[in-house]
Amino acid sequence: MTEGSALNEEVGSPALRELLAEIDTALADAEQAFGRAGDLAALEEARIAYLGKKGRLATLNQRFGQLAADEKPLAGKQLNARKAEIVRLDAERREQLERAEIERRLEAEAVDVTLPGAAVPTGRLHPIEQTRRQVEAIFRSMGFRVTESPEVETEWVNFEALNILSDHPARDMQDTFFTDRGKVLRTHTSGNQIRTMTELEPPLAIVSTGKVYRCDSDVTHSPMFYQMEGYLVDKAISMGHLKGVLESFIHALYGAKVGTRFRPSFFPFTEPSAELDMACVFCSGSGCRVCSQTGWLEVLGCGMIHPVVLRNCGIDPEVWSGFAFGLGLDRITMLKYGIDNIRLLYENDLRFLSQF
Ligand code: FA5
Repeated sequence: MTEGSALNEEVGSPALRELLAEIDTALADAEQAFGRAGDLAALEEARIAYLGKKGRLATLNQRFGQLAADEKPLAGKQLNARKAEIVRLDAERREQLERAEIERRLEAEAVDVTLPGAAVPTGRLHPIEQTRRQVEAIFRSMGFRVTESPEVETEWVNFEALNILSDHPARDMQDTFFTDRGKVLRTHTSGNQIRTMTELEPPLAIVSTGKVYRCDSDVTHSPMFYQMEGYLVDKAISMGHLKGVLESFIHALYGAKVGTRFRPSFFPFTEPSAELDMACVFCSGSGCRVCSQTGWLEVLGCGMIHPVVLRNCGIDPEVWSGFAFGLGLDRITMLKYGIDNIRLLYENDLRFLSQF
């Protein structure tokens, strides 16, 4: 008998011949079962049924007890050869199924790189913050430094040191929020002049932005709004320097063609004083609700720093002179984007804010 032909009726006992035939049948059945297995789980089940501890080959192995001693080596050799063949068939089918599974997944999970991507919603800076950064950058480029000062201020810094005395009518001009500790929510950023000029020696060129508070509310006025203070102190500074710096600023922000005008005004802390207006962007100067039919919108107050203020900060007005200005960042933002109601800037409506 040869290894290849187990069904040799001339050789061995009937028990041996029957066992060798069953070993061959097991191989044929395993080949079919592996071929029928449609996925890896089914193949594993088939593998256990043939090669597992209680599988078909293990059962055939138990039948060796029925053989004569000299028949066992032949049966063992035959069983091992068929088992090796079944192991090979299992591995071959496993590889086929794994490859098919990879191909199926590649197809199912294929990414169409030509599809438009899903937009990821991102946060953005509030329009006033955008304006603040832009305005600060313009002044930095002209050599100004940025400083900060507190929002809750002493009356000395917010009023007295700025020459706004307690009986001065200017105190009524700015309706003030008082705290219960004799301090005020600053009504303007001009107190920054006092804080910085008492600390630093001239020459100085400073800008300072922040929140300010007033009892004031209509389409162009809000009880909390943003101002920027700017001032420059040096020798022989004149109104001409002030005009040059502010016009350069307005042109850097809105373009060279924008209409501006300086109007005489009054502030207790500057002498002479002026206000800078811009042509109304809503009606192009013809008069509307936003500009109160004047065709102009007030952007900032300015003037030459009053000698009393310099002296209050320990600066000799005989040696030094300077100019100062205070602008509304909300106003600048409204003019820049054509916003006709200041409240829109504070309502936190994303439909509005996401346009900027
Ligand atoms: C002042 O506050 C002065 N401290 C400005 C100044 C500084 C003058 C330095 C001279 C030298 P005024 O009250 O005009 O000035 O306010 C300045 C700007 O703030 C105004 O031009 C306007 O743009 C803006 N503003 C004033 N009140 C409000 C408000 N309630 N809501 C929004 N913006 C306002």
